[in-house]
Amino acid sequence: MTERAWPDAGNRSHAAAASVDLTRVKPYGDTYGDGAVQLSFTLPVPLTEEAKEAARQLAGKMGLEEPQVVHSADLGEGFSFYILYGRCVHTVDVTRIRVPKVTSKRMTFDEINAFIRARIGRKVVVVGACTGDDAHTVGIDAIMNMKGYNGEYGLERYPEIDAYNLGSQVPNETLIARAVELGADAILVSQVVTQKGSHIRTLTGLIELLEAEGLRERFLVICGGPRITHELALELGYDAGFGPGTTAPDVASFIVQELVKRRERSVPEPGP
Ligand code: B12
Repeated sequence: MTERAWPDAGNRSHAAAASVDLTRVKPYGDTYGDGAVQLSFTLPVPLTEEAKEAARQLAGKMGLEEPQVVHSADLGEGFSFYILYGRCVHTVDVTRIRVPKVTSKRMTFDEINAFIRARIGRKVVVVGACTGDDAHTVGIDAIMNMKGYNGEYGLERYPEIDAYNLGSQVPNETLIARAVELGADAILVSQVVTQKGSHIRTLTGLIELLEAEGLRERFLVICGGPRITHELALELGYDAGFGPGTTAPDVASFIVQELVKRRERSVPEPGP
């Protein structure tokens, strides 16, 4: 049994967290091990007592013990919404979980610009877009636009980066053509809509086109969005993936460090 405090546990919770068995972690509400869970969903039926009971039974079938409907509302047009509490009986062994992560060291705005001047010696060119049918530009704007997001400037503000934000609903073909034309080092793709796997089709399409045109190795290809993980990005053939809460320095740090790594790999440092 592995018992230790969570790595990021603050002083306040340190004493309590020290008694958590990391090989058998489950949710909690009032006391460790109570398994308390809150769940919400919509049913395609009007709100009735029978519909509430149906919601309760569904939560039971999902494996929750003592399911209780604590809030319900009729949504109109034959739909109803439910919030339930219940107890989860399952546990996970956190010590055995491995998640692929971007391993570049996060640098600040000034450190990134200084790194480019010292280690790359020219401007880094980045081309980004929200692709396919997706019109959600707020995510890619947060990363690329001058004003940035959450207290961090976007890539357009970096003096050592030439950033081109092509906007929304950009076809993969257009994005690639612009990346070639501009001599891009990195292509950034945003995908927010995931209905019916549309993001997977659009993201896969870009990689397939790059491969078909013999261009895949020419660019760092990076995707991001609220339901994108680094693991998914790697599976789809991308160099990295970024999810919610990302800011420009996260991406810029990865790009510049990876460019230097790749150059060092292809041109061995002179021997003694
Ligand atoms: C604003 C919004 C819109 C606006 C978009 C305006 C615009 N110019 O972007 C409008 C009204 C146009 C819109 C339309 C639609 N929307 Co909308 N929309 C939203 C909403 C409310 C907020 C999205 C947002 O701006 N988030 C803020 C940004 C900052 O967060 P982010 O995108 O996650 O980006 C961060 C990270 O993910 C990451 N990131 C993102 N991209 C990239 C790229 C790279 C390279 C990197 C490194 C990082 C990165 O960094 C960002 C900063 O940290 C969400 C619900 C929600 N609360 O999230 C729904 C939502 C995304 N929309 C949704 C839907 C369904 C639609 C429509 C299909 C609705 C319809 N039936 O017409 C249309 C689709 C239009 C289209 N063709 O795309 C669904 C998507 C469901 C799904 N799973 O696919 C959501 C989740 C709402 C919902 N719960 O149903 N929408």
